[in-house]
Amino acid sequence: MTVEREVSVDRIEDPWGLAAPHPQGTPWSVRQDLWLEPGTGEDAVERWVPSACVLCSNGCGCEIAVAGGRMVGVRGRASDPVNLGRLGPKGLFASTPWSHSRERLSRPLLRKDGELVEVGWDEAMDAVVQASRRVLAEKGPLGMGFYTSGQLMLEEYYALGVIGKAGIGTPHMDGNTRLCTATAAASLKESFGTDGQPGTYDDIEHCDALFLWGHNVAETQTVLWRRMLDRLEAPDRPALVLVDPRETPVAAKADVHLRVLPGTNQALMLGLTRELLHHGWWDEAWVQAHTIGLEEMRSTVEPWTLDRTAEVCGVPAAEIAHAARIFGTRDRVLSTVLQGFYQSHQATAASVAVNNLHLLRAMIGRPGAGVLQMNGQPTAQNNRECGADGDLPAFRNWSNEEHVRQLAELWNVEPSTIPHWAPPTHAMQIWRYAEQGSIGFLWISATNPAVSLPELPRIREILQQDRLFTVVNDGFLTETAELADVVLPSAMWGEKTGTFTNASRYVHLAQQAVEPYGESRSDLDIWLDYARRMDFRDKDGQPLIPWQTPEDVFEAWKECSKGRPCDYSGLTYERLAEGPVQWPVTAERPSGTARLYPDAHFGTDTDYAESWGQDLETGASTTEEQHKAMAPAGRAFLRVVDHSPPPEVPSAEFPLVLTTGRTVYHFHTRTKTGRARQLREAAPRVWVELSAEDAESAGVAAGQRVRVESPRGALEAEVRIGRTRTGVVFIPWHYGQRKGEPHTAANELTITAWDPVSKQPLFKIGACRVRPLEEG
Ligand SMILES: Nc1nc2c(c(=O)[nH]1)N[C@H]1C(S)=C(S)[C@@H](COP(=O)(O)OP(=O)(O)OC[C@H]3O[C@@H](n4cnc5c(=O)[nH]c(N)nc54)[C@H](O)[C@@H]3O)O[C@H]1N2
Ligand SMILES: Nc1nc2c(c(=O)[nH]1)N[C@H]1C(S)=C(S)[C@@H](COP(=O)(O)OP(=O)(O)OC[C@H]3O[C@@H](n4cnc5c(=O)[nH]c(N)nc54)[C@H](O)[C@@H]3O)O[C@H]1N2
Ligand code: SF4
Ligand SMILES: [Mo]
Repeated sequence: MTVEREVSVDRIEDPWGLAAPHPQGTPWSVRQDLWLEPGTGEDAVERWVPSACVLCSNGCGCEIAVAGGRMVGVRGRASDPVNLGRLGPKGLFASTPWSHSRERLSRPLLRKDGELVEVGWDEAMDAVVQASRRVLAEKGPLGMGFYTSGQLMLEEYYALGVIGKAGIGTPHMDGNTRLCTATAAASLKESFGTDGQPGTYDDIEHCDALFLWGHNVAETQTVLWRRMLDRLEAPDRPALVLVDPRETPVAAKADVHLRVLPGTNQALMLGLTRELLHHGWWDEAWVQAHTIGLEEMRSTVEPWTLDRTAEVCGVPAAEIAHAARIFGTRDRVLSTVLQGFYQSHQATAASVAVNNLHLLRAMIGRPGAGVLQMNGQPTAQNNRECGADGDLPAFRNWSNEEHVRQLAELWNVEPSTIPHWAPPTHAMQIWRYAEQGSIGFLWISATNPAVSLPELPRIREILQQDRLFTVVNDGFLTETAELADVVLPSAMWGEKTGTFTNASRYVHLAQQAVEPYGESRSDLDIWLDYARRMDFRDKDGQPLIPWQTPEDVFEAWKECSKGRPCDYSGLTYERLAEGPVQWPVTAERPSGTARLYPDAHFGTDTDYAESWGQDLETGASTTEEQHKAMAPAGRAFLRVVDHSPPPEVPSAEFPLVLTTGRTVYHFHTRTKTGRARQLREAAPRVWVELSAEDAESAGVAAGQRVRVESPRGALEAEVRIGRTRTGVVFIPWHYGQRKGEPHTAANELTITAWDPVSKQPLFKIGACRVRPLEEG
């Protein structure tokens, strides 16, 4: 076993760490990474507490070092199949230092005479309950909104989901998962009938080609990239194809790099699909037996010749042809899809088109041939499963009366209590209702929308309205918390126990290592307390929420998920303490399930499906009758629409395309990574990436400060040259504003617009201009 310590490799220079290339089909090796706070020797560690990293969707298994009642470091868990001991720079350096930062909130805050002041829990919770009661009396359940996260525990989502759906009866509950993986869920539902990752990480060892669709995995899931690199650096390496307008570290290793113009993913997919069909690179017998929709697909892609595709995407036709040939002729292609596809105007259409390519070639459900419609946040998957986002628990279909009846029976409430007369309200609409005043109470947990939502000038205005009562659960006084009426100090990772599921369906148990900071409480405890104070009852007058501990909630969730695609019924905390398991886990499959759909039977039966589908162009829902008439009966859908231009394109006034994304050194709004010395120093402030040509046209040089403006707002940043194609500007979106200083958040500029199907906002597309700042 290789052991890597912070000192052995500079993990800022080389975020991926020691290599271990190996041949196709052989297992990945163990390398245990470890980091302890300076001055703490390994012998000073009193306990190692099993957990998993919550700084991205990879969910690397780890153990938390505890000394003197504090979390003082981490090491990778060598036995964990997800990472075999490895941790990336965020996992290593940023898992624990924030935990005892003096900036942690230790007591609740309540706004009095305009100022947030410290109060006790009773006073804070009374204020929350009073505001809830007032809004319920004035506006009814539709006055209540909840905006959640992709960073809580499964148990927390499920408890809140039941409170919202069966206690209050509001459809206005969604997560920041809408900004993150709504398109992963939507594309899986459209193609396969239900959410659920078809592939598994193990496919990396078996594939002979890797396609990364708008995914900068090298910077955003560094351990997964190490896993890919350990195949890519072997003599029998898989081919690598990347679709991304920028020169990311992935691009440096790619055989084909399609630098598409933002907003043209769907055009590329149409062109690639046509290539497969025209060259006969598809499995006719399999497609006939297991899919619906081939004819419509054929006619829609027909006009998308290589030349036309090349022109729209701004990519050489030969490169597109090369990529198509690789997809069309290799035996085992593994695709991963992420924000370059998800955060755009035809997000679901383009992501579904990736599924289509796999279906055409029958490359699903077998080793090496798989789709990973990736997640981003560590626990986004669980929000989708448990229904504290715009879904019903356990991938149930809101428009299927029988599915709603099952939940009503489980919770012992009337089916009419559970809102299901229309789709659950998506986040962008919740914010619109808050803006218009129909929502009067908004509870925001484990997310920082005053930095992460599009068009921040608007978001700040919404949060500052007197008529909107806002509660924020966070461990820090974030840009959002500063604008709240009540701030509830939350216990964070390591200070509570719970489960969560990574992008490969591995369920981990993350155990509590230390006491919550100060007086903070877990989100679960906060919501259980709220449920008691609100006195939510079932239809027999018994308490609606009878649970006391995370394990109580997990046991209830097992019952809820039984028989559904994300079946947890065969799991226990005891079993999970040994290591992660991939759902579904049932009595018949106690050790979990690596790949979905090995028998090519998909979740599309009308009675079983999570969704009956949506029009890819308008988002309009397919009805039960229409779905039944198609008689999908376990066949997958080939779905396709034509390319359309994005809602905002460059103009004379705003001549450049604006796109945003991540750097390897920071996680989101930096509440954790900004408090880790190595990461803070590696990327201390915001920058803007320009091509050399665009920098010259704007009259700016590397290192110079510039003003970037869009039709909605402006920010100031330092110029970096290179990495992006001409005409495209890239800004990392992590940097919220410091008081009294110029704006630095990319979302000052972004547009309020979303994909019609998944409702995911368009963080990757907009128009902007760049101007030098006056000297001095
Ligand atoms: N270091 C770090 N890692 C993280 C996170 C983090 O904040 N920091 N966050 C986690 C979360 S929640 C998420 S969702 C994931 C996101 O992970 P990724 O999706 O990998 O990250 P992004 O940087 O948002 O976007 C990926 C790429 O999309 C490209 N892109 C921009 N526009 C287009 C386009 O029109 N078409 C195509 N094909 N590509 C385009 C960008 O150039 C960028 O390189 O990362 C997770 N991991
Ligand atoms: N321009 C642009 N904007 C984007 C994106 C982009 O690519 N470009 N990406 C989008 C994506 S994919 C995502 S996922 C979002 C993320 O956006 P956010 O969710 O707003 O970002 P975070 O900084 O992760 O915020 C999480 C908050 O939860 C707190 N927290 C952590 N753990 C806990 C806990 O256990 N309990 C509680 N109560 N609080 C906790 C943290 O301190 C932090 O303040 O941003 C989106 N915004
Ligand atoms: S790859 Fe993701 S889960 Fe793994 S250590 Fe890095 S941030 Fe944590
Ligand atoms: Mo995300």
